[in-house]
Amino acid sequence: PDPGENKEPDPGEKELQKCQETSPLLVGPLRVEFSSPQKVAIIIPFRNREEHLKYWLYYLHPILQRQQLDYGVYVINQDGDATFNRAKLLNVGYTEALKEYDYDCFVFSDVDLIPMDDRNTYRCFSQPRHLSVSMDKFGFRLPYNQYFGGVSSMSKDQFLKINGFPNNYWGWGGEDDDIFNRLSSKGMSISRPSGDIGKCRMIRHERDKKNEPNPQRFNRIAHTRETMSSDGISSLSYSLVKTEKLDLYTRITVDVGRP
Ligand code: UDH
Repeated sequence: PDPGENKEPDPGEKELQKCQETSPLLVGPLRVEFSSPQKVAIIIPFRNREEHLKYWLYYLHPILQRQQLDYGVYVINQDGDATFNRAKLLNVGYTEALKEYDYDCFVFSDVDLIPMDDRNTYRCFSQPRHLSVSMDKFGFRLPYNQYFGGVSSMSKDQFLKINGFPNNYWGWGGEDDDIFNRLSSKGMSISRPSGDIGKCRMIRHERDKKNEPNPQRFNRIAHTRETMSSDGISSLSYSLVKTEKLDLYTRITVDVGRP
């Protein structure tokens, strides 16, 4: 028989070694900073995706901490069961986050997108940034050059320059292209990480109820330049239902109205 088999464990073998005088875990000089270069609000448009939010929080908090950001997470929960309005929820997130802290950078993220490389920093750049550049669902490629959906970031200045986001895209699609049109009409370009660092996974899901493709989207994105000065953060109206400051995020429930 194998001499190692069924042998009683030798208690001596399990004995802990004495610690070395100097811990091998030490790394040496530490960078001690009391201010962060950017104050980042992360805004998530939301309704009825609790399962996805759990994954998002589980994966993102450790990454954001390693990125040494001074950040807060705002989940903007659309109240009621009228048609979903992603861009308007993002406008609400911008407004509500600024009531709480002097943020200078805003990251707008869908709840179902998880970065696969922690060098994809959730901060702002000298141009508006598109962060979810190689998503698994698009074969780790940009679906088209002007694509600005999924995860993006903008400084307060960049956001205000385009009058924020449109409020009248109800249902799925088009609002991200409208935002791209706003940026390019104000002479801005899109900054992006490399395809490698920008890899991310989408949590698979079926289409939500009350977020059907919006048939008006093509007509709307053809007229962004004419409508953007009157439709945006300057014309935003909503009613706050509830603000909950939870340990891992602030949950803001809001009535954004209906089409
Ligand atoms: N969102 C919600 N609740 C909803 C609708 C949208 O929280 O009811 C948020 C969420 O953050 C989501 C984002 O809005 O990540 C974008 O919506 P989406 O995930 O529906 O858009 P996407 O383009 O998917 O990712 C479209 C539906 C694909 C169906 C494929 C069926 N095989």
